[in-house]
Amino acid sequence: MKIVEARVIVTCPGRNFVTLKIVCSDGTTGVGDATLNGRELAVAAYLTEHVVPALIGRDPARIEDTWQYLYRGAYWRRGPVTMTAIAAVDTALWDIKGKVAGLPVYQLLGGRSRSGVQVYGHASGSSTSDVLASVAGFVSRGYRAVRVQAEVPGIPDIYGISSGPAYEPATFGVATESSWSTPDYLAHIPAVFEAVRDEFGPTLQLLHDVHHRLTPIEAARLGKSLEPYALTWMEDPVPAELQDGFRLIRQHTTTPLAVGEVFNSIFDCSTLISERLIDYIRTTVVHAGGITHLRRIFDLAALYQVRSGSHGATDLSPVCMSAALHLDLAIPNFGLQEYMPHTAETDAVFPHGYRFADGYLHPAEEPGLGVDIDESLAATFPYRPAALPVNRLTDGTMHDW
Ligand code: EZ4
Ligand code: CO
Repeated sequence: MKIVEARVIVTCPGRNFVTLKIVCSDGTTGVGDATLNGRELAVAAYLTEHVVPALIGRDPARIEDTWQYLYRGAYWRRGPVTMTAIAAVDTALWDIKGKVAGLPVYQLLGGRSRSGVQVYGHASGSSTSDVLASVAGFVSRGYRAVRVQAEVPGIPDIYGISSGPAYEPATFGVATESSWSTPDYLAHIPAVFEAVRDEFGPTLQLLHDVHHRLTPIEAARLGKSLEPYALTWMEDPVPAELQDGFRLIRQHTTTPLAVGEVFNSIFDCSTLISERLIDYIRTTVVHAGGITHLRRIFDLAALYQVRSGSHGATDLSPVCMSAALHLDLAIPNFGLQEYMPHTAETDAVFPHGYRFADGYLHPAEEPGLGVDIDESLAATFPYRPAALPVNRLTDGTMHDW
């Protein structure tokens, strides 16, 4: 069997997604997510111009060899664009291998290690009572783990807060501007978690995303002040490339740490893992080189009792979510999976068999990944330029967001 065609499909059913569909000589197809939020066409061009021509005629069964060919062969290793493109190919080849074997992909990865994949939802709100109502909504829908974000008095527009059930990271057109004040934030957040713990008791798992905005010593202070509320994790406390920063945070707090949604390879997190500077590694299929490379990261993490906590915002398509669920189900060191349900339009473009029940996601049982793209429906939603926000301190200084 040979690869005879690979199509790069860009569609915007409410937000942009890039998908690679590989077609084999016997008609078997496989899909991979290639969405890099706000930089979609860079990956589409990388695939179309540099990867697809090299795939034609290759044996789709050779997943590892194809991964090594694309990684080593590029010479310019790693980076989000390259690794997202490699991820799309890798994911599609696992989908094909599952279909050829007649097995769901998790069976090829060693089989089920658990009955389902525990997910967390995203509560947020402007006032503390809005936040409590938002958390209550997730609890009533069966979630056992909730990420809690809150508006901070004095900061007009913080990224990631929504009045509805979900927020959308990107906006159409040029980047919007969010704002930030670390002193106001640090003064406010512990009281929010105190209120949430008081209302929901000790067993609901609570998470918080700092979104790379603090320095190590500020993050250490936040972690310490949140200790009474026993968070499952504090996410992205400092800019993710600041691996040394985690050492300082670690010396000061027992609040568990999670990082990795912007990482692309095992080399971004090998120190964090092997020195036990983090508790959860949040790398994901689409941005960290596909199932093949993510498995490698999670296996390293398992040696050090670091658990997975893959990124799963709405800019990761149902194709990525399907792939993530197969891996989550199989690995020994699964922790939690982030989950933001997609819109009805997105679900229609990407028909999939995974389902949510009682706080868990369950992958489809059909051969492969159990997800596809409806290409004629996708074509009715043309690409629209969109951007992620930028962030400024209240005096106008550019800041991490
Ligand atoms: O900002 O997916 O934990 N989730 C997050 C997300 C990311 C977006 C970036 O595209 O931090 O909201
Ligand atoms: Co995050």
